[in-house]
Amino acid sequence: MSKNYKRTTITSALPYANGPIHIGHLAGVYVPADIYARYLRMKDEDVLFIGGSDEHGVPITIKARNEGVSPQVIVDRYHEQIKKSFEDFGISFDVYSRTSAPIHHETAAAFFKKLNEDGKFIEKANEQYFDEESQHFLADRYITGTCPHCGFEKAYGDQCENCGTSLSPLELIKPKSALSGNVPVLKKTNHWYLPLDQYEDWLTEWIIEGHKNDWKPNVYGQVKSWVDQGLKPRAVTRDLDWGVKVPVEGGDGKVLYVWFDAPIGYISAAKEWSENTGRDWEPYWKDAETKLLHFIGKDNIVFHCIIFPAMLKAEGSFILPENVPANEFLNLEGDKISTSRNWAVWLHEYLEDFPEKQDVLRYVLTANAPESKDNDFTWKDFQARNNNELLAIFGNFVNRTLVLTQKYYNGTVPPLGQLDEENQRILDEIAKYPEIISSSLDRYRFREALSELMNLARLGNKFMTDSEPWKLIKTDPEKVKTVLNISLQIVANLSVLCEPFLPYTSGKLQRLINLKDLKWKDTGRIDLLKEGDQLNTPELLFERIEDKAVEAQIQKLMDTKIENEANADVSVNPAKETIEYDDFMKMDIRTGTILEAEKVPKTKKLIKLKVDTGIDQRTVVSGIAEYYKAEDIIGKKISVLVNLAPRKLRGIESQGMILMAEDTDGKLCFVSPTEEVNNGSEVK
Ligand code: B3M
Ligand code: ZN
Repeated sequence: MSKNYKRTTITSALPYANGPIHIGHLAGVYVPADIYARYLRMKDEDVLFIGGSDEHGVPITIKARNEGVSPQVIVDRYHEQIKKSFEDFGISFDVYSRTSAPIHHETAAAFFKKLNEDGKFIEKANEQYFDEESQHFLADRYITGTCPHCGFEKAYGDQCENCGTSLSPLELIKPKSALSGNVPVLKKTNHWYLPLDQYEDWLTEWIIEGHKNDWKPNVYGQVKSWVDQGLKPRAVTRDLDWGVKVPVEGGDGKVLYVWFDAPIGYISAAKEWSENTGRDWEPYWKDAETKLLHFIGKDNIVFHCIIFPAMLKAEGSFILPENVPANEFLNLEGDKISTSRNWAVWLHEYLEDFPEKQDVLRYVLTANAPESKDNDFTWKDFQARNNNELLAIFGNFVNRTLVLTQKYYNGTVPPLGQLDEENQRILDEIAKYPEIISSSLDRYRFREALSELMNLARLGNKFMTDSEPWKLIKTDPEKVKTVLNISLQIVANLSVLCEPFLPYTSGKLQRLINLKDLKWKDTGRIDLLKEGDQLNTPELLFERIEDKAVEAQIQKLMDTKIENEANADVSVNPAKETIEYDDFMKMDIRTGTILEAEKVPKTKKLIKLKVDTGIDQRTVVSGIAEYYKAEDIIGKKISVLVNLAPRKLRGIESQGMILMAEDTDGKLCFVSPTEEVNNGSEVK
């Protein structure tokens, strides 16, 4: 099954250009993709590593509208910022493109046209919500309403962010236009659909049967459950004006759905790379001997494993992904990372607070990568991994080796000399590491690969500690030469093997030991540094991270939390005085049904109700008219305090009280049984 490929095309999800990027992006997608790309380059393999900004989609146009600028202004701003963050963190894209580029519009339009000409779409008209005030059809996030699954009131037309269900606008309860706040009307409109149902058998054969054993269980499982549930035709056009214009007859006023054009962006980026370098892009997308990999987060699985492959298959001339090593999510200090709640570590801010510590973050995010389950980033863990691992093991070993070489031999490499049994064992161990690390990387197990790299540093550190050259120098100076030569060979191997993970450290270390251009095939050897080679003055690779630096970060997050709480519209009244059980038991609360309801004339708030309490039918006057219309509440199940002393309201005797929940804004809602119970059931 493992085939020999001639080249590899690596794509990494195109981030939306509507905000800066954070550690979750880096951990989930870009660091693993970059490690893999660098690793293949170290093996002299032919790699094309693709990135770019996703500049279409409704969140961008909504942001533009809120700021009163054009969408282009928004994407220009964030495209530059995101691109710079990637550069700063050493993400080694061969090309970083963007979907507002003309080459992308041409490529995506041509792709659509071909599918249309080849009869791969279904065209059909259906009814969609339309905002009469702003004269817009309301796609995706332009419409909000109550989620039919969980009752969340701010669900979007494409998804409920509370329960995660993907929705269509027509499913929303109480739909509302995000443009005007008005209730939209239904209007007929024509769209193009990709009939995914026609690809079910092919997907089953290709993924469900074909990639059962080599795709990650989290990816495979998600795909299988989508296919098992049955696929439906999916609209690939929208009534919007920001995006790639639908390039065929009847397409006026319509654009391609953002998830149709964005993955084509990977292909457009390859074309851009071709224009920049003069190299041919086509083999990277069309030759069966190319391995195509998509690095993404778990929320993008369906698009990369079902929809985009179906598009590629329909087009006919492209290769399909060989693997989609998607990651789960990274949380921050126990809470979901969220842009709107500012619950994130933004890359540009990290670099302000920890300048030149890109590799530390790369290290921590890889060591703790959410490869098979969601994981948590904490600042304490960040500090511990820097101080106890990078610094105490890797840094300490390298530093002791370089400093002693400087001290004893003026920085020239001493001879290997006579080897004893233990020396030979260490050399044999060194020889195994490239293969061990490769074997993890080849299976996209980046955490495991990194921990093996650290094991090599550990091996060196222990060898140094056990050999005690600082003591030996007095009794057996010849032996010290051997110890330091071996240690230097480990340092040299580390400098090459760490490159995919810690590129800045690798560069610095190689400058210190005067090595360059070494490749993966050179590692495992014990003659990377030759006797007499001159090294440079040692410098520290890593610094200690002090408590106060991480405490400042934790404080920053605490401030965010406090700010969020202050801004949240949920506030509650403090608890009342404690009462005894008997006090509570004096109240007789029953479930009941409202039989009749009428507004009390000339009052603002009062409704006169006839309630079946199970015990009797009685009159209750309730101050709920601002929230409920009398005719809407007939038949409603409620709870009623039946032994409250009767009192007269506007001349009507009220015999009890309906229980209502009231928030601090004064909004009322019935306290009703959530399941069917008989009237008269006691509430206690
Ligand atoms: N922009 C969604 C995301 O960032 C989307 C990825 C596109 S990949 C072609 O989650
Ligand atoms: Zn929901």
